[in-house]
Amino acid sequence: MPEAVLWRNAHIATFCGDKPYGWIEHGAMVTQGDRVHWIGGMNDLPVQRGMSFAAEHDLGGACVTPGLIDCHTHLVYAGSRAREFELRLQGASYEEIARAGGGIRSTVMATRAATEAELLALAVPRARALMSEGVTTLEVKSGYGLSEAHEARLLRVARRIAQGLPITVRTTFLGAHAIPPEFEGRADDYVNAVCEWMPRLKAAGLIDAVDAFCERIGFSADQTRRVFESATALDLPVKLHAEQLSDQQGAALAAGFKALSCDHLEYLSDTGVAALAAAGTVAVLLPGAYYFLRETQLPPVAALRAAGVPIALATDHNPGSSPTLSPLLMMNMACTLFRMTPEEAWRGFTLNAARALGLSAGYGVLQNGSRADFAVWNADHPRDLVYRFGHHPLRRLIAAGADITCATERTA
Ligand code: DI6
Ligand code: FE
Repeated sequence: MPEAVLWRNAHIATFCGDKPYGWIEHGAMVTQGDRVHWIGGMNDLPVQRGMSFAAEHDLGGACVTPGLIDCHTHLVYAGSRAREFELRLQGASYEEIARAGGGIRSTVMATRAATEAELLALAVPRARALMSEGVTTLEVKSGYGLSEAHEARLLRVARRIAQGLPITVRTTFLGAHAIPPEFEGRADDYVNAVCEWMPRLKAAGLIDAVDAFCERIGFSADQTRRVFESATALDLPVKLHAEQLSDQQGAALAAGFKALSCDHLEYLSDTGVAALAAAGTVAVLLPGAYYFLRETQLPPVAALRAAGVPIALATDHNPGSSPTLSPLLMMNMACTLFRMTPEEAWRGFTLNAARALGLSAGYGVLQNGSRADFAVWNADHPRDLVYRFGHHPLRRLIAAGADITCATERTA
């Protein structure tokens, strides 16, 4: 039995129960190993019932939340797209740049040219930057390799992030992200190849879920369906980059496969909303890409809310459409740009994000038996952290019951 550790004198957002934020004023927690053993009010501490602790931490009245879960990132890649940013500022669109061979493809070239060690050395500081804003779980998509060997390498790097840092990493195979140059004009052949690689990548333990980019500049609904059929045959859950730049009815297609999530969704229709609601699929909104691409079509937040679709948020960190590493800024943008509430933004980066990754019930909440993943903040209440932006309010970060604050130092 691991020893019990007491964390006392905190105000805790548990995201459990009916209260806003699942708030516990003047609370305390007992952790045991990687689990929360007990959580409640200071007055109900089990010490009163004779429990003793190997260590005791006074949190000084700080606000505590579950560790953040960034459920959509493209964290492993090489190269920069700053030049493309300049071109877009001069009037070129994201789609035009992609069609001219830039965009995702230019990152594929840079990523293929890097070694595995170089890719890891680039990815780790990015993960640390996310941790410095409270992230204890993150998802990493492949999709900048686009050959079996290069995709495998990228997914291996994603797995190695979690070997070097004390966080949870989930990997998503996004082979159907773009058509690589060697398959130019042969999109269907490329989809066949992606479907052939999938069982081997799965057997190597590299995939937790499968994603695709269903878009005019990506893959058609039919091609996406073939990717999903292969994933389903392997018992792998699916997710989709859907309705980001146009309505391809990707969300309805994904819902038919009981997708864990559909992501972006600016161009989601009412039928798409109804399909997500019926399937229990999470809507992952990505304010960073909306902002950075100067999109003006808002995702249908009110309709999603009315239909009871769980809404998650993520950074979508990638070099082309969302080069941010700030989940807190994403929460602020979700409120200012998408008119979400601060509490919705928090649920979006905690329990709904866990659901978007198909994680077990113990992630994204704080309750008896949940993961002991939590952040201690220089703030009185979680809403303060959404209201401010450009701050660095993290005081301590705990993952699997261990203090990992020192691993959050930004090294780049
Ligand atoms: N949509 C996105 O926003 C990212 N991928 C995708 O399918 C962008 C990827 C990139 O531009 O490199
Ligand atoms: Fe993305």
